[in-house]
Amino acid sequence: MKIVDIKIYVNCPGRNFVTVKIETDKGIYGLGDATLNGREMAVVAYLEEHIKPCLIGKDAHQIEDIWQYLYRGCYWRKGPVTMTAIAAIDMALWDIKGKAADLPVYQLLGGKSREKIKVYGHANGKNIEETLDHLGRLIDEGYKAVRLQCAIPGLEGTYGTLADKKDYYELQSDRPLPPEQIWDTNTYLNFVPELFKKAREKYGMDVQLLHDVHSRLTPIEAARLGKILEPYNLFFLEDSVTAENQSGYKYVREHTTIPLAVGEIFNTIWDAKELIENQWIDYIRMAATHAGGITPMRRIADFASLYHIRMAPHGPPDISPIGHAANAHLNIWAPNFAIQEFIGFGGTTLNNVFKHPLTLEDGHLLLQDKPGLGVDFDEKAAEKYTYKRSYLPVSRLKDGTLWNW
Ligand code: KDG
Ligand code: MG
Repeated sequence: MKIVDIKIYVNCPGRNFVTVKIETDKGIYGLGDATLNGREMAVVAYLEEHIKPCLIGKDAHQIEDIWQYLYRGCYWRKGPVTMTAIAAIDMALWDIKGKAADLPVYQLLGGKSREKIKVYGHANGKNIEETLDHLGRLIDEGYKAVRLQCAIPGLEGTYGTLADKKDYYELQSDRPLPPEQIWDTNTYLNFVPELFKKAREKYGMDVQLLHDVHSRLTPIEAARLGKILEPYNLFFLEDSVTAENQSGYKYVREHTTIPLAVGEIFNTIWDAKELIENQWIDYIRMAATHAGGITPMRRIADFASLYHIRMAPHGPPDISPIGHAANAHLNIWAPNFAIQEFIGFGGTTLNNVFKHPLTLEDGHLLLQDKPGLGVDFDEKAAEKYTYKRSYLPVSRLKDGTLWNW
């Protein structure tokens, strides 16, 4: 089955998404997600100029060889642009193989380990009260696990909501440049335990609570936070420190029993190798879209399983429904799946463009049985939602020093 064309679309049906469509001479096509929030057009150029010409005429069934060809073969390995581009090709090829076999992708991976995918939602607010009201609504909707983030008094606009009350993960296309926020670690560390204390007082110990530090602490600060939060029994503390230097997590680990999660910006298994083999973390948050697709995610899941580490894939609204579907097939299969981040998709605009196989029921995602990944993309409907340049925010300390966002 020969690849005859590769089409790359960039649209904004609520969010910017880069979508890859691989067409074959058998009439079967596959879809992949190549969305890299804030750097979308770099991936588009990589696919158009450097990948597409190499793949026309290749056998679409040769997923492994094509993956190796794009990873090893290009000499310049790794990095988010390269690995997001490879991810989209890989997903599209798995989609094709599933459609050719008339089987959902999870069947090709080895079948189901579970019937449904447990998710965690997000409760945000401009103060603790608002965040806890949001948590209450999510519990009423059936969520079993919720991540809590809250704007911090004295640092208004940071971390729960932007200054104009826009959610901090929303499209920022009305801002010509990255929005800037102020960060102060001491203010944060003095405030955040109160959020979890009040959450437990109000809702008890059953609901699973999570928190994302967004890599803003040093290892010893993260260790201190972990210790302070221990009584509130978090499901995990995410991205407590940056992980380019993986041994940073060793120091956090040595001081606290809080479960640790990291990985949403990792692109290959090498970014997580020491974290996993030293058991410095409990959950790995890599996702198919930014980690090179389904092929390497299978290896990462198996590798992690040897060290008691479970999968908790990144699932923000800036991953397209195709990426979410790829995660869902992996999640249904992986014996060591734990939880999926899921805050819902962008509403009716998005549903006009993508038809996807996921439904949320009682805090779990259900994956419909459809051949391949089970997603469809309406190119005509997508045309009217043109790409809007949008940047993620940046953080600075009060003296102007640039910090991790
Ligand atoms: O594009 C970046 C966002 O997806 C990221 O900041 C979201 O931290 C995030 C999360 O945990 O979903
Ligand atoms: Mg995160």
